[in-house]
Amino acid sequence: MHNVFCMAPEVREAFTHVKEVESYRLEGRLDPRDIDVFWLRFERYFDDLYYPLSALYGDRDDALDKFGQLFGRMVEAYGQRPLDLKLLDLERQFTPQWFQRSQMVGYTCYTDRFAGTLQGVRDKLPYLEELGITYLHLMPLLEPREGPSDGGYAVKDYRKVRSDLGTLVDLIDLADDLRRRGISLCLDLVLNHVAREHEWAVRARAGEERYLHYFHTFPDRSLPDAYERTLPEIFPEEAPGNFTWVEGMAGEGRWVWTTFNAYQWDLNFTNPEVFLEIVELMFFLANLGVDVLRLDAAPFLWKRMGTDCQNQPEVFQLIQAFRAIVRIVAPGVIFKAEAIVPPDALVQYLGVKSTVEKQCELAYNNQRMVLLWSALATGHTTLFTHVMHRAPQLLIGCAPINYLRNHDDIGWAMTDEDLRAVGETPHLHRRFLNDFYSGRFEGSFACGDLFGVNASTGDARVTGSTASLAGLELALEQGDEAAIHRAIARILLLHGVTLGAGGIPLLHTGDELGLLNDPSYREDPLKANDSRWLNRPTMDWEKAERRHDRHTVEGRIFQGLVHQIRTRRRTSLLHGFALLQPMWTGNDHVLGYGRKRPEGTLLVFANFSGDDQAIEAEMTRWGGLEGELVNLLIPGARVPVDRGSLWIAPYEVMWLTTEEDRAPAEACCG
Ligand code: OTU
Repeated sequence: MHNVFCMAPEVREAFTHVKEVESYRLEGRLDPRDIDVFWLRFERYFDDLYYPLSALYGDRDDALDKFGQLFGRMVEAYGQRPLDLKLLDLERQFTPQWFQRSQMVGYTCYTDRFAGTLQGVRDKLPYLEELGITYLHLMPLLEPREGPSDGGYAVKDYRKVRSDLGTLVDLIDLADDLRRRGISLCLDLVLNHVAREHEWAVRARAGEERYLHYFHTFPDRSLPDAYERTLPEIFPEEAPGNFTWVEGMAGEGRWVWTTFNAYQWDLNFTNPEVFLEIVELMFFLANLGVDVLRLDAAPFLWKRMGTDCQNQPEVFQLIQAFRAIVRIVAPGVIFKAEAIVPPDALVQYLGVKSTVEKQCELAYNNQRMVLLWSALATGHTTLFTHVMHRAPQLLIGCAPINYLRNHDDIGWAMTDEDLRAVGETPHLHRRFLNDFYSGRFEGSFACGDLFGVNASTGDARVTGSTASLAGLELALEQGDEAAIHRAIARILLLHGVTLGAGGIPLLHTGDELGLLNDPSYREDPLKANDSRWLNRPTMDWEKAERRHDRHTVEGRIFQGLVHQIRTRRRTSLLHGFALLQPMWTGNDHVLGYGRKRPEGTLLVFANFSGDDQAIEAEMTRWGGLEGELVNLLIPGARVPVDRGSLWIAPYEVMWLTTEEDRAPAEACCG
């Protein structure tokens, strides 16, 4: 436990100053017990916010003044926090691993495409409960700009719900309902940029000095050109370049930094006013009852000449300060980093060494997702195993989000170094994956499309639904029963590996029913140039009706998935906190890893080929497993060990342990 007495002298001085000067703000406004809790947390996390903030803004003349403003806002937000959320804060502080439990299973959807409105989502909660969902990420739902809005990632008003979806009251009601059911709510905080129709941007454009400093703007091309030399293109097709000329802005016009689309203006975090604005939005969302804030496009928050302007050290200072501030005011709320970056950069978002627990609790495990698709296309797992060996084995206080698909594209982000280490030629492997999943490769089972084709570099990414990429679309088209069977097996294999890992597994709308690509976006001029819409399906409730019928494709996938989820929920061996040991299984088609927890050991083996495969039965003795094995996924059946070999069926995934090690979920605390 940190306390004021072990702080560095300058921090202690600043803290004492704040406490003396600011105490009056609390008196009479809050219950004395609340004041005690506030000061306890403030003391506990003070240096986490003080150090990064002084590094970022300490040199400014108005630093102290801004710090005072920040403090005032924290007190206000804390005072406004509803009682039930304050109680939840306390509960979660005593169970800091609440989001690491094996019961955590996520689902992501667009409110309108899933159920029309927020009220509609409430009506569908029994469906999500049937699936076993305990974490719901609703895609952007705050008021976007009109016209194209990058799927809602161009927000015009952060304090309003998109009017066709409902109202703020509906959102609060939904959050309450979710909380009663034990489902956490995740919402996006789009903090790298705002829509050019957002009030700040409008006022900047009109030349208001204060708001001009909210953005990165330039009178001519000299600086933009200098930055461009090292900047990559995020959307090379629809939004080439990183700057947009805004005619008539603040006089003649200016170049505005727009990393993504021209209508998404990057915020300038060198300005503490911007920092404060975002803090306020965090409080606002937290007090509505949001549990998880998804920090959209986190890597891009800080720009530096001569770099790719991603993952700059200041990004981590910003997150650390945000983290500490929200921990003081609303510690029940956690952060999810949306950082699709190489693994070495990613771990920083989760916190490493001295910053453990000071960054985000959650981050997308893009690497694992990409490796799964790579293994499925090639039928080989060497690359996967190699990368797993290099990844950090145990991260304290945080969890990866493991997923197969989301609303974005799949970019083949394995590093050149890793590809070379396993004998692949990096650009050829990536080209193969693009060809395979866009269906261009001879003999491919996949139906998908390309996204973000960069004509000058030849780079491209892939888009498509899990089912279509795994071969279901083609198999159905051909009416080939055996191919349908294989496609379903592939889908359940991928889910089985995702659910058979720590962290939070996250399903994407329709994956539970095997929904196929949705090409209808091509008819909609607002979406036609963004192929990511191929995998943003409208929920097919008719297909959902068939989910209990095992004779249907939907029923086979849904029931198979529910079975995996229930199995996961019943064992604490899939709690996030475990020692992970990747294994070289001796059979390149079979992925293997062990998870060791105090109460027992779990082994996962997954066959990525369409044939039976064997590995040496000895492999199953890792971690001291003794005696007869059980496969949690096929209760009661004998594990097929034959003459020293363990046999794994085509595309099968096994979760092995022993009767003794099998641990009910209650065996794990927190
Ligand atoms: C995110 O993705 C969202 O998920 C996208 O849907 C948005 O378009 C985008 O931000 C802008 O708001 O480049 O291809 O490392 O990869 O922020 C997706 C993070 C993206 C980026 C990520 C971005």
